[in-house]
Amino acid sequence: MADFNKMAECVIRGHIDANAPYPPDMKGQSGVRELVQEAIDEGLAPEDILNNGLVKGMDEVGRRFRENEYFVPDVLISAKAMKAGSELLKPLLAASGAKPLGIVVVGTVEGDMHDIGKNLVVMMLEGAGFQIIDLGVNVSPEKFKQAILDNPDATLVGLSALLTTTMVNMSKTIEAVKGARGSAKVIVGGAPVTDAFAKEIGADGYAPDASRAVDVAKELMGV
Ligand code: B1M
Repeated sequence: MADFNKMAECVIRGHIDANAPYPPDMKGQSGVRELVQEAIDEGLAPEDILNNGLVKGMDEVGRRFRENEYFVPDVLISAKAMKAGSELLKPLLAASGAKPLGIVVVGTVEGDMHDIGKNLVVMMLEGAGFQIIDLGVNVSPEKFKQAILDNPDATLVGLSALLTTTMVNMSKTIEAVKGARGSAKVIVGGAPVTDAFAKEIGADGYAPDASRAVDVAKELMGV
């Protein structure tokens, strides 16, 4: 029987699989990989495994980091465990969609290395049937612009930022994207981003989380 609490705990403690030596007291026990696979084999919905297990664990990691109970290496270890689990879910989320609803260029803006939330948005959009061009992290406005010029069928751009110091780069990126193709629509998101900020910088849409990013993307594409 799938155990979401155990899955979240493995993310929190960074326990990837039974062979992983870290953390020493969990060596030999099922880790994120086995627990996610078990849940998949039981036929649970990939969205439920993601939200009730993996994201729940990562939320707690965020709280501990904020309250100085966790430090950067702890968070990196957890992020690695989260990735091991989300990689198993990725093809399932993608397979649940039919033909592509549209092509979306996605990336984390310049100066920002955070990609966990962006990757979730990518997974959810893929799961909903969008085709994704993922430019990764620390993406300059010029690189977004080039991606729009290189991919004439890409009609939507998704920008993620996790730092108050990098969210300002969203504005420059929107300018570059709209300069390349005025009809391109831009969605923004990330922990410090708000609806008001999105409006202020001329974004077409804002989503507070990955599942709402899908709704906003569909709305903007008229599908
Ligand atoms: Co960083 N970090 N970090 N960090 N980190 C935060 C963001 C921070 C809030 C922690 C804190 O101090 N409390 C803080 C920012 C403070 C601020 O700007 N106000 C911070 C800091 C300061 C830093 C460094 C500067 C630390 C340092 O070096 N001293 C540094 C910066 C590096 C850089 O980017 N240049 C840094 C580094 C790192 C790690 C590398 C260690 C690691 C990133 C690993 C990785 O991403 N591969 C990391 C992490 C993991 C975090 C926290 C703990 C967790 C972020 C996360 O993954 N959350 C974070 C604290 C926190 O958020 N509580 C923190 C889970 C994820 C699922 O949520 O990304 O918000 P989130 O995504 C959500 C929504 O926001 C939304 O959907 C997602 C899922 O529903 N969303 C979108 C995101 N993008 C979207 C796009 C959309 C729509 C919705 O449309 C396109």
